[in-house]
Amino acid sequence: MHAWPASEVPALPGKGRDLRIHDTATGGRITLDPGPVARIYVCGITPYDATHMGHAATYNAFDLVQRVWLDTKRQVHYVQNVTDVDDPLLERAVRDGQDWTELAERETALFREDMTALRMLPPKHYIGAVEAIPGIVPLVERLRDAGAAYELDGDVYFSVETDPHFGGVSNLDTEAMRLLSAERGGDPERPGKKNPLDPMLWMAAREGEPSWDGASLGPGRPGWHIECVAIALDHLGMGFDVQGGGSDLAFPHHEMGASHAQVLTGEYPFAQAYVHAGMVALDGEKMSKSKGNLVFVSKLRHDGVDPAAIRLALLSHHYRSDWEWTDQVLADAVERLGRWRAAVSRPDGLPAEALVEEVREALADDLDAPAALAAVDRWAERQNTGGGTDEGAPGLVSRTVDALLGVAL
Ligand code: 5CA
Ligand code: ZN
Repeated sequence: MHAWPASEVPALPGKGRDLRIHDTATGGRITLDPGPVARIYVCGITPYDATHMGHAATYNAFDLVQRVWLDTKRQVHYVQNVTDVDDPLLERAVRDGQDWTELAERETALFREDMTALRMLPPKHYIGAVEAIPGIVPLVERLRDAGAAYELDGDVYFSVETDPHFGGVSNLDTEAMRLLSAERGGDPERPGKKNPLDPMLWMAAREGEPSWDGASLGPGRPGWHIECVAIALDHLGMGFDVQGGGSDLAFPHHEMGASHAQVLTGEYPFAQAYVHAGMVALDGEKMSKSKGNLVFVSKLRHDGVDPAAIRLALLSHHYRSDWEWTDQVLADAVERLGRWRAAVSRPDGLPAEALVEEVREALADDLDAPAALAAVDRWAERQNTGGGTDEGAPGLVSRTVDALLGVAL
C-alpha cells in the first residue's frame, strides 16, 4: 500500500555521529554499524483507534533513529507493516457493526494524515498483512516441512524449541513468558500444543471470518509474528540494523519473529538491535485500545493544536521511559515552540555551530531528545535575551531542529 509524503530533511554542515542505542537483547547500549544503507523495520499499527499518543511516541523514537542516520550521510531503508487483518481488528469491526476492510482503510488513512502532520519520515515499503499473504504461505510451508511447525486441528503452530536462540530477545523466564503470551494474543492454555508458548503461524478458516488461499495449508489467515517476518525478510533480509516497536512488543512479538526468521534461514541474528520505546499512560494507566483511555493526534489537530507542538511534547520525554500524557505536557510544548520561533525569527543571532554538535551528540547517545531540547532551550534563552551578530545563526538552528528533531519552526 502507499505510505505518506516525505517532508524534506535539510542537510547540515559537517557530519553526524554514529548511533549508540539500547538493545533489549543484550540489555546494554551498543554502537550500531550500519552500511551505507541502514536498514530498519518498525512494527506498524493494527488499524483501529489510531493514532493515539502512545503510537505517536513510539513512531517518534524510530523517526529519530532515521534522522541520526541521515545526518551521517547514510541512506535509510525503512519498512513498516499494517496489521490489516487480525483478531482485535475483526473483533472491533463486529462490535461496531462495520466492515473490517472499511475500518482498516479508514484508520490507516487517518494514521497517514497524522504521520504527515507530525513530519514522521515515511517507510520506503508500507505493507499490509493482507497483501503479504502470498509471501507468508510458503514460509509457513517451509517451517512445517523442516519439522519446525506442526498442525493442531487444522491450525499450524511454530515450535519454539527448534530455535536454540529462543528467549534471547526478551530474556524472560518461562513463567513471565507464559503470562505475557496469554495477555498478548497467544494461547498457552490450548490443549495439544507441544510447548504452551508455541505461537500460531496459520489459522485455519473460521466460520464468518475472512480467509485466503493457503495452498497446502488450506484456507485461513496468517498469525501475527510471521506477518512481520515475511515482510522484513522480503524487503530487508536477515541481519538488518534495527527492529523497533513499543516495549509491549518485546515479548512475544519480537521474540517469536526472531525465532521464526532464524529457523527459516539458519542465520543469526534476525536484527542487530531490538529497540523498544516506553509506554505512554493516561490517568495512571497505559494508553491502550482495550482500556479506551486514549488521546488522539487527530483530535488535537482538529482542536487547532500545532502538530509541531505535539511533536515537541513527544520529544520532551526520553523514548525509553514510561511517561504520562497530561495537558501540562502539551502546554509546556506549546510554550517552548513559541520561544523557539521567537528566537529564530530574529534577523541575526548567537553562533550556532556548537549547538548543532550538542544536538547531534545528544541524539547519538541513545536518542536523548530531552537533552537536545535543553540545548536548544539554552540557545533560545540567550538569543531572546541578548542575541548576537551571526546572520546565519537563526537559519542554522531552524534547519537543525527540522533535520534532527522533525520540528518545523
Ligand atoms: N500491529 C502490531 C505490530 S505488528 C501492533 O502492535 N499494533 S498497535 O497498533 O497495537 O501498536 C502500534 C505500535 O504502537 C506498537 O509498536 C506498540 O508497541 C506501540 N504502542 C501501543 N500502545 C502504546 C503506548 N501506550 N505507548 C507507547 N507505544 C505504544
Ligand atoms: Zn510487528
